[in-house]
Amino acid sequence: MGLNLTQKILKEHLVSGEMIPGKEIAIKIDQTLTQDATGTMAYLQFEALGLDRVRTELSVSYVDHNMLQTGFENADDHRYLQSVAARYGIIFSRPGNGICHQVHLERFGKPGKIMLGSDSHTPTNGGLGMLAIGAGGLDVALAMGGEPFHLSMPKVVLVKLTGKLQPFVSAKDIILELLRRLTVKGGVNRIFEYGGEGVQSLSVPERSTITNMGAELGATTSVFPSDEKTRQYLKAQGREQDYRPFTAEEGATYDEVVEIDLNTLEPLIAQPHSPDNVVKVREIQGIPVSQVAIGSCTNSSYKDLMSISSVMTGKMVHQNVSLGFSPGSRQTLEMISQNGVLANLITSGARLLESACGPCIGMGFAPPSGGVSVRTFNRNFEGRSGTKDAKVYLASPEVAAACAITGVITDPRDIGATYQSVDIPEKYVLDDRMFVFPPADGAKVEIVRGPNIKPLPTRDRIAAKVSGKVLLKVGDNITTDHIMPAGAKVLPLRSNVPAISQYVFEAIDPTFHKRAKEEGGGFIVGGTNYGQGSSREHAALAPMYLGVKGVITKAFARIHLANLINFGILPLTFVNEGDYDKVDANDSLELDTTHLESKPLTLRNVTKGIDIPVTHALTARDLEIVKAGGTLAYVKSRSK
Ligand code: MIC
Ligand code: SF4
Repeated sequence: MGLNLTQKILKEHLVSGEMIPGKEIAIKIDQTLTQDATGTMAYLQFEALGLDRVRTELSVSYVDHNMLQTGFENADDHRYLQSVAARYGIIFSRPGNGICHQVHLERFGKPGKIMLGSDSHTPTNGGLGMLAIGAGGLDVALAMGGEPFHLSMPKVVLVKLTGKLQPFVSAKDIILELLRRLTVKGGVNRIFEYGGEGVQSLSVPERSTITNMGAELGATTSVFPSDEKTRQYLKAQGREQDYRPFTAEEGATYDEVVEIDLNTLEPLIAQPHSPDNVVKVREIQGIPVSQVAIGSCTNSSYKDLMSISSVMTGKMVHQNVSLGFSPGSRQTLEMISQNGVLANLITSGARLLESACGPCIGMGFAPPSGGVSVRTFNRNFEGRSGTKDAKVYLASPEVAAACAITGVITDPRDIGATYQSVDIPEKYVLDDRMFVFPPADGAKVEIVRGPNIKPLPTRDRIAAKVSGKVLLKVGDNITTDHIMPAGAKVLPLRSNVPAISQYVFEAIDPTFHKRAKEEGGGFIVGGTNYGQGSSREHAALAPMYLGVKGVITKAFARIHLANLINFGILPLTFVNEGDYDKVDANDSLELDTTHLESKPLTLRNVTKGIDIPVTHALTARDLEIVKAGGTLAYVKSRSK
């Protein structure tokens, strides 16, 4: 019996545990990545560890999210990040250099390595044959400090690709098809490993579109083999020396198998407000479109922009549509400006946006009221675009371009365009001058902190009895965008927890933060897949600051669960899902925490006079963390 690719990489990095699905393993982390919106907290936490320098092979700090700079806050954060990077031996990617996952793919990702990133789309680099996992900033801070990363060993799913994509059908359609079949919770505690002969026809940027959006399945990560296409890509990036072939062993086994026949796949589109609400484009064609946005870490590569240009050349953006595009990196922008494609797109009426996350996270380019926006992005959660009643659809670059021309939802096969297949270039433009490489000794570097950077809040050791009211009861698939919104107003407050806490659950109940404070904290009750979406630890950190003691749900999404533990909030699940109906908002709850390890636990609903069995998936280490009041307190107590 051979090892699959995932097991091969994990085995090389295993620090403790057995690779049996569901069992806790600890793995060595080679590389880390942060972005500015999660990075400030991650580095404040790294500073709190009291180390001199990062202990990873490579750590990179990107600036790509908070780029609007409507006030001093973002600029202050950028300055802090740059100085911290120089101090501790981290490469700093300056604002303007591009979106973290795209730039990392171009310049640093390496087959066979493991990376931890404080962003849920870190798996983008799985397209290069590495295991790239998204996590909260605190986990990334610990990894930078040389600590292994703890996770529950996921099941490995083989996605067997057969056949070849047909004209105007793209890599995005492969991941949309998986989302259609498996839903946004179908990937929880799973790693998706791609194989089959269909893999050979996909270039690294196409593979990365797929691994990127594996995050929307809730997957731990996704990975492609490292093969001839990988070598070709790394060579074009001037990094052939980083190539290492990496494939599953002969006779490798998998926990589950999914097959997709690329020959029969058609252009697909995810309808509002969930990435798994997928239909064929032709099923909904004709819906008027007000905006098209091309970019994000999913579809902003050189190849993507070339594909758009091949559909758009000689055409004009429809008069009722505003088309914006954000190249994924400075490299991509330079290349399309040198080969004339940028001029073609501008001639067609497209609007050039900054090389950053931009509209994907509601940082500008919001759609009009009730407008339909077709985006090449990965998430279409309600309100995320910055317009509460906008209807966001997710599709491939080819579909987005067709919609921009016709002004209605359109299958690109229906507009008479000639299909031009776009390959990766033989050589990318190479210019690393927007990276600031750290000095050999950063000890004397002064760390610059503006007034937007507030100290980290902390939590005391858990009390023997935890009690409080249910502050809010919510349904299934609550996203971290619901819990802790982003966008132009809130995102600049990421380094200031007291200020950002005022927005917790704002779209669901604007009184939440006030009530939580008045009550001295309490509980949240949720349905299944609670906390899906981003890695933002503010969705745990800010509720912790407001006094939230426990969250009781039917099930949690992976990263959010880890973040709750990291900040000392008890994540509990109902033993019987039906008991969700036995707890209402404002009920008073009580839990004895002296024997958290003996499951199930008894949650007392004082208001209703009933006992409800609840449980948790916490390991012995997690329990110690929650009891200590969070990971930082736990790590510090251990090192005393
Ligand atoms: C997102 O796409 O939601 C983000 C913004 O990139 C987040 C990180 C954050 O909230 O800072 C993510 O995906 O993890
Ligand atoms: Fe940025 Fe959007 Fe990607 Fe998040 S999903 S990293 S906001 S481009």
